[in-house]
Amino acid sequence: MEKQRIILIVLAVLLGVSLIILLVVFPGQKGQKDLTQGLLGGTEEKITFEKTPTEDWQNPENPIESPPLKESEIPADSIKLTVTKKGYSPETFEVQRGEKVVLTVINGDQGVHIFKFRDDVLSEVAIGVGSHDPIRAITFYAPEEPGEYEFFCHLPGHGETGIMVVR
Ligand SMILES: [Cu+2]
Repeated sequence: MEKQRIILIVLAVLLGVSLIILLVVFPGQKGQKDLTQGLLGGTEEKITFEKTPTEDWQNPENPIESPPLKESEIPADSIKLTVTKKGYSPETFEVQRGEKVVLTVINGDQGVHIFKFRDDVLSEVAIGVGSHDPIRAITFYAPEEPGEYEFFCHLPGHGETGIMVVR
């Protein structure tokens, strides 16, 4: 009797722990998978996406990458970064705390590259550019906390990094 009770309690605890692990880990994995899928698997879908930019990606409240942009569609007021396997150019840019930032990432070679921040505060701000969709933009609010925010490309064999300075 006593033994069965202990086993039941252990099972219940294990179940609870696995639920917590699923809830905590799964959303993160899903986000990352979506980004990679969009870059590697779902690229075709993005190429045929001929929609002109809408307000959706221009809303800093909910950062989302734009559809592929033509050179003539690059927002005039945006910060422009070119990325190749050698790095981001420029490697550093400055913004004011809390300001609305429009960032354009331009692919400078034939590979696929990613722009994302290391700090969780900016986890939603991510862009992927490939040879078929070399220009994309995103709109977001700069963090309220001044400092240096590192961004990078996490693809295997890529080591591009840079710094966004928040004043
Ligand atoms: Cu890269």
